[in-house]
Amino acid sequence: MATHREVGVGDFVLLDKIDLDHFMKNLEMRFRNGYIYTYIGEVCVSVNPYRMMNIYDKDHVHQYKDRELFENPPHIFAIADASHKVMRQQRRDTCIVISGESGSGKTEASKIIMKYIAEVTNQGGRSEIERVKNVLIQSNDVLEAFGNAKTNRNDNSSRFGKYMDIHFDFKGDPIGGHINKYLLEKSRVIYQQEGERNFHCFYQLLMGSPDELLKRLSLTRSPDNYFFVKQGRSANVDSVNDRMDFKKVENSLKSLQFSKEEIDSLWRVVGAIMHLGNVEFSTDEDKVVIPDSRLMNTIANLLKVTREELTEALCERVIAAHGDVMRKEHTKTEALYGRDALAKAIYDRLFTWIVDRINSAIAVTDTGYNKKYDSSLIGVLDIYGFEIFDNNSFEQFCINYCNEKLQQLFIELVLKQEQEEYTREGIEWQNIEFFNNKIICDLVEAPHKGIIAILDEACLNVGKVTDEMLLEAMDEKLKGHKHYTSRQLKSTDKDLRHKVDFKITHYAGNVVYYINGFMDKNKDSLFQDFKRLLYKSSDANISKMWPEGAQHITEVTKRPLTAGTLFKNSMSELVKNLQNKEPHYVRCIKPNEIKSPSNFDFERVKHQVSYLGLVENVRVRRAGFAYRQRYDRFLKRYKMISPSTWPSFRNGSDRDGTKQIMDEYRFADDVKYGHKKIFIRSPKTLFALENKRNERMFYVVTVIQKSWRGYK
Ligand code: AOV
Ligand code: MG
Repeated sequence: MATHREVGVGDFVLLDKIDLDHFMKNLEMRFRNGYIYTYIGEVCVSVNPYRMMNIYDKDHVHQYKDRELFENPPHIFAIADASHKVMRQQRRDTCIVISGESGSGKTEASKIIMKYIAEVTNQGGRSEIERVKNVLIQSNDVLEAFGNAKTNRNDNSSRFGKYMDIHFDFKGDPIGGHINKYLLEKSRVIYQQEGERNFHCFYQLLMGSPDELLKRLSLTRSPDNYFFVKQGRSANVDSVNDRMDFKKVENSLKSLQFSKEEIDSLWRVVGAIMHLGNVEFSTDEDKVVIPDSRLMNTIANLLKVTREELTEALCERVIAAHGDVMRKEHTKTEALYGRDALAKAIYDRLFTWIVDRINSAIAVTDTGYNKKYDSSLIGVLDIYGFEIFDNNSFEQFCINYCNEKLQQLFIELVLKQEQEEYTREGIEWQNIEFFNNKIICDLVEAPHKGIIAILDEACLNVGKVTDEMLLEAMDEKLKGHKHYTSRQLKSTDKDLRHKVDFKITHYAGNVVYYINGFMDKNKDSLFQDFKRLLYKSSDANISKMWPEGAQHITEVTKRPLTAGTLFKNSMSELVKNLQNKEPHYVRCIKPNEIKSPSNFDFERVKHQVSYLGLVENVRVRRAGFAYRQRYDRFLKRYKMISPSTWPSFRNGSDRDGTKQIMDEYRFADDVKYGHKKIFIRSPKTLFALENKRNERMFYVVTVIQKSWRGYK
């Protein structure tokens, strides 16, 4: 048996002294002794164990089911259970927000939560519920295959943000769900840094597909033969089994009701992208040509378009000016740019289509038991974590901005509003200082003067503004901002001294972003020719992915929103959505950079604890109150437990009535009385009140039943 010292405290609120030092000692002691979860009140801090833990089996599920947080050792199951309980008992929508940097264990945490929910629901064994549960769980395999990849920080890194709503019926059983995805890092389709891979699905197809399928796709097994999947020079990953994963994905696709034809289309698109990466251009009398016509045949067959039209779309574009339609040949640079843009776009559309298909398989139907209008939901958020690479671009900029937004939400809900409420209610309170990262969110998103706005403005001037000019504009407008630094290359050669990057001091650290490619990625444009080409594909599934290809060349289209603005808008919607739900938090921490189960890199962990604001969280929590309620509501719920308030309290205000109950039960020391609300410090007091209420209800029901029997 572990002694008290080895276990440390299961809730940081119970530390003798609350400072970073004591926090770290407790966290390290618990990690070294195999305790990866610790609470801060209802927030669960989780340290990635980098090893299999025997704490997720059925016995553990049983141990945590329908229990209160403080009844068991800290566990993520307890957070899932609390969220499910609030949703079921109060019919309130809840959400579980999982945050932490890349590789800290968010995706694993979200899967553990889903499995727990699947285990504890559908005790009645209804077959439709069972189907929904399977679909919810199996959707993970497919989404990870197409949306995750090996990066230098995590072998299974999420390259898209995922928010999943699970709808429950009045019994608390899952009846369906919906997935929202956020910006997929599609540049990975055409380029991988050293040590990284393209999305898993490419390698799964090459390593795991049957010979017959590979032959049909004209592929060979070796990733080295395909430019788009070999650049990182690390196709084999120890912790990943592509062959087995291919089978898993195939099974999951079937469970998710993808038809044979749809699965066929899907792998053909993946195959076509690999071939597309090998397309080379040369010039013949100043005209761009593709020497390898066999390769063009292969790609055209896979996408079910004609070879001629595919070749044309890659080598030239059709433009409409003043009602005239003309062809304009590409330069070699334009052709290469077009090829890459096409590969990225096809993959992105494929991913969107997969998510849509999964959503239709898990959609809540409005028939029978599955009535949306009386369901409540739990939302689970698993995003891409904060990341710093050697070379950071527009994608890291978006990912890190997304993490800023979530940190801001945490600050708003856990640190700021909590303290503001105490002040508003006149509760005596020592204000706790914390770093508010709103200033960094504003730096990115503020209208007119934020980075996204400056970027958009630059993108409006088609062809005139270069990335360097954009950087000049940013430097000009953001000069003097505390979290923005303009960087000058330190070359002695005057010509080489132009600027190429800028630095943002994020809440979680400094990141240098290379400006090269920012404008293209923000504009995210694709030659119309490709859209029309793919719309015309005789493969109905592919054609469906390109509805705007139906437009005639002369039709004027509105300028689409830029990638940056779309992302900003989606983040703002996400935050609004989360704010409307009762939140539960899992704060993930990465113990080291070497994926080791035994290494606790003290400084790295300390850095994370600091920027996540965890010590401040403990301070607010310790001084704070677990429960608060308006006096009228409190009295309505508990008046039955005291003869002086039952059936109604006549000797004063609701506040007096509330005080009467608390004094009677000797809870006065655990309570503060605000202007409109009662604040109760310990959850135990609340449970004692609830128990009393249950006893009383039981008594009342028994008396009524007896009197009914007597009546009959
Ligand atoms: P992330 O989601 O936070 O990173 P993951 O959930 O993918 O991180 O975790 C990274 C790796 O750590 C996993 O592949 C596992 O090997 C290991 N791991 C994490 N949690 C556990 C656990 N509870 N038990 C055992 N192993 C675990 V990113 O998606 O990169 O931000 O964009
Ligand atoms: Mg992840």
